[in-house]
Amino acid sequence: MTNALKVNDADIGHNFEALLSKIKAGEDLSTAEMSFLLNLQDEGQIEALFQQARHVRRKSFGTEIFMYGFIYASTYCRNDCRFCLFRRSNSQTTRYRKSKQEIMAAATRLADSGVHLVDLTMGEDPDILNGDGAGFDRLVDLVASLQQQTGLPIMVSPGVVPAAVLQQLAAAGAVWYACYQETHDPALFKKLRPGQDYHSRMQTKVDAHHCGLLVEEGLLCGVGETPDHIAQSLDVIKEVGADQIRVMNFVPQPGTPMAKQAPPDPLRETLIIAILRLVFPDRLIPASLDVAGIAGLRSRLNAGANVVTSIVPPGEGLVGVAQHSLNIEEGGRTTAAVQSVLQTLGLQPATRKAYQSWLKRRQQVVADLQLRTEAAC
Ligand code: SAM
Ligand code: MD0
Ligand code: SF4
Repeated sequence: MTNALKVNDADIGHNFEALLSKIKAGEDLSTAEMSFLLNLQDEGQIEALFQQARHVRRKSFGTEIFMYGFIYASTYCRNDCRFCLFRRSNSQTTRYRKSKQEIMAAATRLADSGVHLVDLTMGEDPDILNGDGAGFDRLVDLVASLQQQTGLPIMVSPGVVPAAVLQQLAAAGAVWYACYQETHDPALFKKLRPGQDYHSRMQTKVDAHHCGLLVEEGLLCGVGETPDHIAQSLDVIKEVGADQIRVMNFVPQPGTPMAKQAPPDPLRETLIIAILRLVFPDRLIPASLDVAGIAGLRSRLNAGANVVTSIVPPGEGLVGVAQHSLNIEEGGRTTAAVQSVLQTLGLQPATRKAYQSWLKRRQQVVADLQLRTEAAC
């Protein structure tokens, strides 16, 4: 078995260019090919993969990068995801719920600093998802105010909410709905997100498209996934037609059942970013500051990412998810810090107009693909 794999690996390695062309042509990869890519060790081949990914990004987006401001509005959550700091049963985390005034102030600072979008994220806060509707009304009102005050597109990441609420969020001015499955293997999903329903979570993304929202899908890396799981995710993501696709390496969190689990090799996330770029040349692919902070930005951009996410203003008492404090209060997760990295890579922030036109074009694609159906909402 080991020998057979070795022969196979050597074959794949010798035909590396052919493998890259195969991915770009949208062909499905065999288990051996996916596994080979995810375990790449040859420096020359790693660089060739990243170079291709940058080439593809340049063809779709030139040298322009989008920047997303991030507001973690509430750290309360009704769920108990095994990997997450904010899981319900974790007593070792700081809980807060920011007021509308505080959120508006932080969003205004983000907008002034030049971000292209404000991402309003939170745990599945029982105060909002309480079923009587009042919490959802407050969320919808908040999105409308954020949109009006900043003039920016708003992304909402509130977790699993009913289709009718997605419709109200879209009407209030939300452009994006982010909801990450983490894995598209239902058994692994069940382990990672105990008590949550795989299909309901997938369905919210279909509903969001029906309502005219753009959809972000996401993978968590280093949580027991196999190469086949990654290949399976690529298939599902194609089917869903996700407009933005992220991968984040797992970061162990204190007080959680996975606190002692070793984090994956940093290379793994960047290899998957590059694969995503080749498979989805025209989609948005984030480089998150929430995994390795500003020091991890360069490698993610070099792998073909074209959006910098998790820009958090200092001095507002806000936290990230995977890295709740890294670089935040010292101003390392600001547009200024991001721009200085972009400069060294021959990249620059896009204009707001360029971001808006990308959104318009993509909304048209979603409409043409009939992912959006007025009747469903
Ligand atoms: N509560 C909402 C939800 O789960 O959809 C919105 C929060 S969203 C920002 C949380 C995402 O952060 C997760 O879907 C996961 O991909 C990522 N995340 C959470 N904990 C993480 C960790 N320990 N390491 C890496 N990524 C993590
Ligand atoms: C990020 N930590 O952008 C955030 C988060 C939520 N839409 C995004 C996972 O990296
Ligand atoms: Fe809650 Fe989201 Fe964390 Fe899961 S990932 S515990 S739903 S905040």
